Amino acid sequence: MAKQRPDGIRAYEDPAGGWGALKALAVALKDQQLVVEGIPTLLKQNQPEGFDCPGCAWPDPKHTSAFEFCENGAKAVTWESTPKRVGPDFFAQHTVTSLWECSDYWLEDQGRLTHPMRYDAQTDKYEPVDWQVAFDDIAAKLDALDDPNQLELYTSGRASNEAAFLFQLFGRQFGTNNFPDCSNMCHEPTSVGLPRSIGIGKGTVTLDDFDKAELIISMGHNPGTNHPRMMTPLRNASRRGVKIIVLNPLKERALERFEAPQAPLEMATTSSTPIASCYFQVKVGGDAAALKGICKALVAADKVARAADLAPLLDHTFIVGHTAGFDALVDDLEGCSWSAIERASGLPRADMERIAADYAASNATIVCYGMGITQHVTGTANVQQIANLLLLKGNIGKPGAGICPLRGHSNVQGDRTVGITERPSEAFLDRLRDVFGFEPPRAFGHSVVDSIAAMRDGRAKAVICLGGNLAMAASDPQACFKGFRRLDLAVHLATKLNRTHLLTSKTTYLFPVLGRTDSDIQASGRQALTVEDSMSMVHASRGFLTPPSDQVRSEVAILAGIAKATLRSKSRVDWDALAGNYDLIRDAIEEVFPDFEAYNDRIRKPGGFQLPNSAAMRIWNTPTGKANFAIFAGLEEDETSTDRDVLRMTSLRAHDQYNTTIYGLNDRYRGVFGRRDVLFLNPKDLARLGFAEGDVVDVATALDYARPDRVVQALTLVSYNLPDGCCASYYPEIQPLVALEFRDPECLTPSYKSIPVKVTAARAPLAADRAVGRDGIVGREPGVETATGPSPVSLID
Ligand SMILES: Nc1nc2c(c(=O)[nH]1)N[C@H]1C(S)=C(S)[C@@H](COP(=O)(O)OP(=O)(O)OC[C@H]3O[C@@H](n4cnc5c(=O)[nH]c(N)nc54)[C@H](O)[C@@H]3O)O[C@H]1N2
Ligand SMILES: Nc1nc2c(c(=O)[nH]1)N[C@H]1C(S)=C(S)[C@@H](COP(=O)(O)OP(=O)(O)OC[C@H]3O[C@@H](n4cnc5c(=O)[nH]c(N)nc54)[C@H](O)[C@@H]3O)O[C@H]1N2
Ligand SMILES: [Mo]
Repeated sequence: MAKQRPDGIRAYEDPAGGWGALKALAVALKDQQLVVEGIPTLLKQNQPEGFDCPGCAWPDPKHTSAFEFCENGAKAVTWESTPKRVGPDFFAQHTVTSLWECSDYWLEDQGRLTHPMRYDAQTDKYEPVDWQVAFDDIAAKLDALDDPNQLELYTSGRASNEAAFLFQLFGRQFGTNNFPDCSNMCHEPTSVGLPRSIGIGKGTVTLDDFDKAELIISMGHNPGTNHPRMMTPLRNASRRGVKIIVLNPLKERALERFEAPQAPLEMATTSSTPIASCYFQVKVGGDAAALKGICKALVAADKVARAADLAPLLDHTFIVGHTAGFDALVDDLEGCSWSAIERASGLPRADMERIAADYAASNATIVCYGMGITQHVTGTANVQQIANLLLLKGNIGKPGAGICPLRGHSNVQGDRTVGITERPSEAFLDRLRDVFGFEPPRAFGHSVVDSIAAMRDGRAKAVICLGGNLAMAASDPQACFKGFRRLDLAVHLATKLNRTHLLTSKTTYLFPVLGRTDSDIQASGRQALTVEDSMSMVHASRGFLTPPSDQVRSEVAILAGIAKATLRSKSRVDWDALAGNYDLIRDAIEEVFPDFEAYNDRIRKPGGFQLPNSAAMRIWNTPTGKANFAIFAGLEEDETSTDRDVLRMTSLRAHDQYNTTIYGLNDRYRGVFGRRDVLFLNPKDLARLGFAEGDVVDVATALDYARPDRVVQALTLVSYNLPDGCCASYYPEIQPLVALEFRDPECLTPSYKSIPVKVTAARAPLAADRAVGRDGIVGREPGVETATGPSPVSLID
């Protein structure tokens, strides 16, 4: 008889996509009460005259004539355009203390925020406040700070170029470079590592390159869930006979087989397309080693070929003409033992030689990567090792080839481009000074981790959050929760209620903003916003839905209101004029950043325009004037790597979530239904550690500086195909395990994807009605006993 599996756990055998995706769309529409109205909304997504999908930063095909179906985008859009409302009535009924007991899923599911609110400690409730009264009070509180650097200005990557530009202009005129940004937790290793390697912190490919590539290597990203529209070029490439090599500790379903919901024949016949030609289950955190192994094999094979007077495997003309550091790289690769590489990567030498052979045979290779590469102690090094591999065969700045970081939030790249950075360049600050006539601060500011530390330690006194859910998205909720509660002032601009808003400070404002789908009318008429996708295409986005209430304002209008009240005569910027006509903001952006030449004209053309990309033109803006090979010395050996009781945990996004937004409790392709409180472990490790599937365990960090409260309790073990010594669980539930200090020292990105942990039997068995965290984090203070949450939502299957 087959062994009973834990509740809600069953294998998923079908291809990704297909009817399951369409069914999920129907459920998303129904859940958000959008059965009829939702369809026209979806049809305007990523169309020349429509709005930019807030789902991800994957670019739109040039000829967006047909509706590009995407389950992820559909969920993001229906979630935003829901008719459910969270207004003064809602807040009158609920104290903040009672809301804290509700799950994160429930909080967001209540609907769109409709009125500006201020927290009242007497009643423990959010109460309505007049916009101008709020702005004046915020101005007074900011005025009272001893030092502008006591203010932290957080940006989540949905903010438009226009909002982000105003935000940084306000912050710098106020006197700080404290711009923590979701990018600090996401692609910062790309922003820091790639400029050193190739002189620009962005990808170098366009969608056209996917039609010309001969080989695609996919590392550490899960497009079936996170960038479903990317499945179209991957499927097309596979059908053309292009090899797709995947390196990922988990066998992600969409990277194995995909059924295109937009291909009528595939849907009618339920046939599907294989995606990966070879799938290598690299160890969690083993990518730098694997890349070193591939490069080592490649360099060795090139030597053999040349000695035998055969065609070289490397592009030596490119290496001589365009790169620096090749000889040192070869020395390092030759000096590195295969046994060390095999141990650290978890792959046998033969696998890496096979990848090297396929790579050598391809004239045009694209490497795509995501969070599985960046969120590591070695994130920056990982990205640079990818650049090394590409440079060895001149695969940057050549048709069909290049580096392709999969950005997350739909405008996270654009926010950076227009100045959201805690480490601004001198040249950019000089331009700001010249254009706006003030002296911007020159000292670098805080990234996310530094800002949380400053809040926790009382050095930061005020925070303005332009979107996001910082306290849940960042590592170390122990520090985040304390930090937010110590502040004098917290201001949140948000579409929906989340846990960060419940961490009230001395004064807390919660402001409702227009989303991407909403129509934005200002003094000069209907406005368009602009965003930049993963491939540096900038285009306009116009919402068209009636806003949730007449009290909801655009992010631009709110930021302009705060800036005007706070800076008064200290600023010569006409904030009202900018907020009244976003063309004027774009003119200002163009003045500061010449790459945006003719900004307003070019975004009026369907599809927008592409920002220049120096590396794609083989111009290397590095100190050497060349592309640089980077040496990675450490193969991730630390005191925890040799302890067999220590597992390396990676944190996953389920299929039914958008970052901290939990849409539902299923992770369809991984076979998890109606719950999130699981820890995936392979059957061998389960047995070795004395556990069986279904056992309930506590997980603790295995790091020296770990404290007793760095524990996540009551996860159910699920047997899963993973490399030895690795385990996986869901983000954000595992956040208490990640100390602020556990990060890449180069770019400061938290190491969310390689957490050393120990697993022990759960301290106390939990009663069935206390199924902790089944529906996400339930009013939980890390390390403190969990309160009972609402019962899990019913299965959606
Ligand atoms: N539906 C949906 N879409 C999203 C998001 C969402 O939450 N939901 N989030 C958006 C955002 S902000 C981002 S940044 C992107 C994130 O998109 P992705 O970059 O795809 O991020 P993740 O899902 O966190 O994990 C990526 C993959 O890394 C693998 N992985 C884990 N550890 C390792 C490792 O050590 N090495 C390797 N090679 N692989 C590893 C995991 O198995 C997983 O397949 O998606 C964006 N789009
Ligand atoms: N363990 C672990 N931690 C991680 C990650 C991981 O893989 N593992 N991933 C990291 C990554 S890649 C990222 S990007 C961060 C995400 O960090 P954040 O960007 O801070 O988090 P989100 O969950 O995307 O934010 C959701 C909230 O944004 C608000 N919102 C939505 N749309 C809008 C809008 O248009 N305007 C405004 N003003 N507000 C809006 C809503 O109120 C919603 O509750 O998390 C990081 N944390
Ligand atoms: Mo992200």
